[in-house]
Amino acid sequence: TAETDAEALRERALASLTTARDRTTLLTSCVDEPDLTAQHSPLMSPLVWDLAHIGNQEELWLLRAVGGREAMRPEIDSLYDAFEHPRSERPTLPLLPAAEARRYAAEVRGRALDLLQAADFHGTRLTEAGFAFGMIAQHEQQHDETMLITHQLRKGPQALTAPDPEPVPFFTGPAEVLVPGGPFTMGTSSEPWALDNERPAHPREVAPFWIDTTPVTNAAYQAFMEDGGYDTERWWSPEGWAHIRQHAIAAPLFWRRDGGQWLRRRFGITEPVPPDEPVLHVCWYEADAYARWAGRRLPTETEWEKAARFDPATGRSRRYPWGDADPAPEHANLGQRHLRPAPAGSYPAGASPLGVRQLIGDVWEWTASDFLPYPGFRAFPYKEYSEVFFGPEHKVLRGGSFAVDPVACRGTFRNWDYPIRRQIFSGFRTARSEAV
Ligand code: AVJ
Ligand code: FE
Repeated sequence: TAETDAEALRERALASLTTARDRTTLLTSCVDEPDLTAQHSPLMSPLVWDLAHIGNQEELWLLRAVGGREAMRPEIDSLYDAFEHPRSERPTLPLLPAAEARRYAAEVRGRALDLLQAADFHGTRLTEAGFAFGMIAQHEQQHDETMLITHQLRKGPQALTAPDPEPVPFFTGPAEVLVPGGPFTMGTSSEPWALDNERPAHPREVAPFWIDTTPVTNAAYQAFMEDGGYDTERWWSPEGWAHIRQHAIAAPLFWRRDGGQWLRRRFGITEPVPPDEPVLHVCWYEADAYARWAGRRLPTETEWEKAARFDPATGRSRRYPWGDADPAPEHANLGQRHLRPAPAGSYPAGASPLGVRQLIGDVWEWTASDFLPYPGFRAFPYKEYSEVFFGPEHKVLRGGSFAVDPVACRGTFRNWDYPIRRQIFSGFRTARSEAV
C-alpha cells in the first residue's frame, strides 16, 4: 500500500543518513583537534571544513528547501560554500572549531529527522520518493570518501584500521570478456535517488568490444613499469607525457622503491605492494599509457556501463552487474569495510551476466570519456552539482571504490575528475574493439 511504501522510504532515508553520520563521526574522531584543522594537502580541505560543510548542505536542502525554515546561522553559509573558496584557501578561513562544527551538524540532523518523520514523499520533485534525503545521504558519503583521501594524504601514524578482504586464489579465469554490439539503455529515469547527471535513460548503440574481466593489477602495472613504460614517449598522450616529465612521475602515488621491491604507504603504514590487488592511485594519463602499452585502450563510458548493466538474456539494463538487488557484502567491496581494494577475481557473486568482475567497488575506474550531459539532461536541484563541471577538462570514472558507500554507488553512477588527479582511489581496466 501507499502507506507501507512511505514507511519503507522513511526507514531507508533514516538508515542512509545514520550510516553516513556514523562514518563521518569515525573519520573525524580518530585524530586530534590540530589534525582536524590542519591542511594535510593543498588538494584537500581541513577535515573540520568537510564536517561543517556536510551540516550546512543538509541545512540548505533539508531544513530550508524542503522544510521552509529560516537559516540557523546565515553568517557561516559563505564559509562552507565550495564555490566561494578553493580548497587551498579553506584553512585560512574563520572556520568553526571541531566541537562547534560537530554540534552544528548534530543540531541540523535532529531537525532534519523531525522533518523526515512528517515528510510527504509526493509533494514536489525534491521530496518525491525521498529524493532530497537520499541526495543528502549521498552528499555526506561523498565527503566521507573525500575525508578518507585526506586521511591517506595525512602524514603520521595510523589512525584508522579495518580488517583486510578475504584472500582469494590467484584469478585464472579468462582475461577478457566479449560484450556484444547493438543497442542498450544507458542512464536511468526510474532510480529514485539517481542524481541529475545519471538521467535520463536513453538508447545507445555500441559496437562489440572486449573488456578486462578484472581491474588491472599491481603486478600487471609493474610489468609496464619494468618495460620502461614511464620512459617511453610513444605510450603517452602529448599532455600525459608533458605532465609526467614535468612532475618526475615514475610510479603510482604513494609508491616508493626499496632495493629490489616496491613499497607503498597506506593510511599510515608502509607495506610491500600486493601483486594481485587492483592498481590504485594512478591518474588518467597513466591508465591511458598503460592501455596503449598493452595494445589496448580505456573503455568508453558507454562501454563500461554496458559491461556493467546489460543483460544479454533480456536485453534490459540492470541496476548493478549482479542484478537489481541492493549491494550486499558478497557482491562488492564498498563502504570502507576494508581500507584497500580486494584481490583481482574477488566477489564472484558480484559478476555481470557475461562474467565481468569487480565493476562495482574496489577502485574507481577511469574511462576514455569526457564528462558530458546525456541527451535531455536537466540540472536538478542545483547547477553546481554536475552542470558546471561538464566539458573536456574532466574525465569520467565509474564503479566506485572501497571508500564509497552503497547509497552513492550504482551501475549508472558517474564520477569525474581532472586527468592529472591520483590522490583519489582510482584504478582502471582496459578494452579493445572486436575486429570486424
Ligand atoms: C562527484 C565526487 C566529483 O567531491 O567534488 C560533493 C561530489 N559535490 N559535494 C566532489 C560533491 C558536492 C563531487 N564529486
Ligand atoms: Fe559538498
